[in-house]
Amino acid sequence: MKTVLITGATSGFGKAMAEKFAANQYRIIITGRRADRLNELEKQLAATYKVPVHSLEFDVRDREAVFTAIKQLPQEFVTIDVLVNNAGLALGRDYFEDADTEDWEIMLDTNVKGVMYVTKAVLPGMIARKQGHIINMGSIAGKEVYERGNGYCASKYALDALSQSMRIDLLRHKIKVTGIHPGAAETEFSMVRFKGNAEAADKMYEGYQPLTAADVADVVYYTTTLPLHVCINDLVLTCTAQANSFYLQR
Ligand code: NDP
Ligand code: 8X3
Repeated sequence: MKTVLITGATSGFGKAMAEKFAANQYRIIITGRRADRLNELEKQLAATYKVPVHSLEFDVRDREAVFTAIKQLPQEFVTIDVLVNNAGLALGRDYFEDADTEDWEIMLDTNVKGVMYVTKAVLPGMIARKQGHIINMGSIAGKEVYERGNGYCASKYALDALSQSMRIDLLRHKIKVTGIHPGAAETEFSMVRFKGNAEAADKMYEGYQPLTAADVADVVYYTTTLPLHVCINDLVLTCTAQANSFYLQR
């Protein structure tokens, strides 16, 4: 039985991926900050899919907490085959001059440094076994910038650079690195971005059919099903109504 560690599994893509991997008989490690949701998902996955599930509560921005949590994994869960760096967020949708500098800090710390910390903590086992797959959840916002996307786009461009860089550096350890770049998908993403403003969040998905978390989970899972010698390096997926970051047919 293989083991997957998915960060940000308390909602959206992370939760859907946990379900997808569990349905395919993976041993599951789920992480996030909201302990109640982790506990609930842990119970649900174990009961539905009869797979071992372990949850770790930490903030990916907290370097100490990340390393401590990974170090304290029970023996049954220490051999991680697939790491999905999914935890992330956007905060605000403002012109550069109006954007909140604290929002920038949080996005860059979470979307970039959080991925570095979690990966660094998980890597030693993969290197020792000369096998592993790291999947980084980028965004179409890391491929094409859009108006009022400044800090978020910068964080996802940085993550794209990090994915490319990891792929080169980890090549000699036979570790696969896949960058996944979804377009608009209806999750809690926009509620977080618009800080609880449901009207603004709902508007993002009006007049077209966005991706669902399950759509993204299916594609991520597929990238892990390929033979050892085959790697999807980089993958952009959007709903059919979306051509790129800013061209959306409503
Ligand atoms: P959700 O808001 O539904 O989920 C985000 C997840 O990230 C939650 O589980 C949250 O858990 C976790 N998270 C956020 N900050 C932290 C933190 N500091 N430490 C630990 N966990 C954290 O959004 P999505 O599922 O849509 O987003 C998942 C990823 O996909 C993100 O990286 C996002 O940028 C990216 N993405 C989203 C798109 C979309 O349109 N929805 C499109 C392209 C990419 P908790 O709050 O419990 O900590
Ligand atoms: C989320 C997709 O287009 O809102 O990464 O930036 S978008």
